[in-house]
Amino acid sequence: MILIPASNEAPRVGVVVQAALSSMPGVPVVVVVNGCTDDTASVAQAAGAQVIHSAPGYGRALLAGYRFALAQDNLGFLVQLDADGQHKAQDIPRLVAALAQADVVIGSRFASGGSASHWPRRRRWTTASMGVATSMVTGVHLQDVSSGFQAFTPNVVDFLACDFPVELTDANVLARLVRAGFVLKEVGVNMPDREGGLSMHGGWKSAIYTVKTLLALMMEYRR
Ligand SMILES: Nc1nc2c(ncn2[C@@H]2O[C@H](COP(=O)(O)OP(=O)(O)OP(=O)(O)O)[C@@H](O)[C@H]2O)c(=O)[nH]1
Ligand SMILES: [Mg+2]
Repeated sequence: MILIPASNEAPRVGVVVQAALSSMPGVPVVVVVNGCTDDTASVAQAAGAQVIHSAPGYGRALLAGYRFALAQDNLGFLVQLDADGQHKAQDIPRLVAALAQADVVIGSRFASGGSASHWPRRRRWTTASMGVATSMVTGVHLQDVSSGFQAFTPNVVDFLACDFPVELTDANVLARLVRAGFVLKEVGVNMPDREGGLSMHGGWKSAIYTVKTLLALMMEYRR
């Protein structure tokens, strides 16, 4: 299953859904919405996605998607990507193929072959530093720990559906997965900036989120 959380992405989500459907013919694409004030849901549905509704927030949207995925017959894998055009559907098959060697595959701007265009320098350094902190805490070399482009085996989806911190969804989740014994791997992807609309990480919210994530990351190894 391909999972796309979307909040006010009507101008972008249709193309993303169509590209996801063509990247993996026969694999269902599910868009999770909540509280949109535009036509995201109807655009996604018209493009061929199944649309489900969740409680508010990005983390709760993902959690609803994981639970929905587990209720599907024969779930082979789950890939999640943004609805804003940042994650390229043509990379989905490479992430899925890499699940042969790992339980979690991260579409990574820092791994070999990866890149990011128009990535603000401040966010680049924040993400790189968070990668260093995550590697130190987990003992596993990880770089792009804030990428929302990820692929999971069904066992990981099962784990996340039961144990997912909906308020902080980045490096701390990866640390939790490492601690649970899952194998994580990064695959280089190109990730441009979002194609329009508003980021959930704008302005000061981003700095506060980073500090909270750092604390949550350290707490993962104290639990
Ligand atoms: N359903 C749902 N989706 C959300 C919510 N917040 C964000 N999203 C979606 O989740 C994805 C990730 O959010 P973004 O704002 O792109 O976060 P980001 O990629 O870290 O930030 P940018 O690099 O600025 O795009 C996008 O597809 C959003 O539309 C929410 O509250 N509910
Ligand atoms: Mg985005």
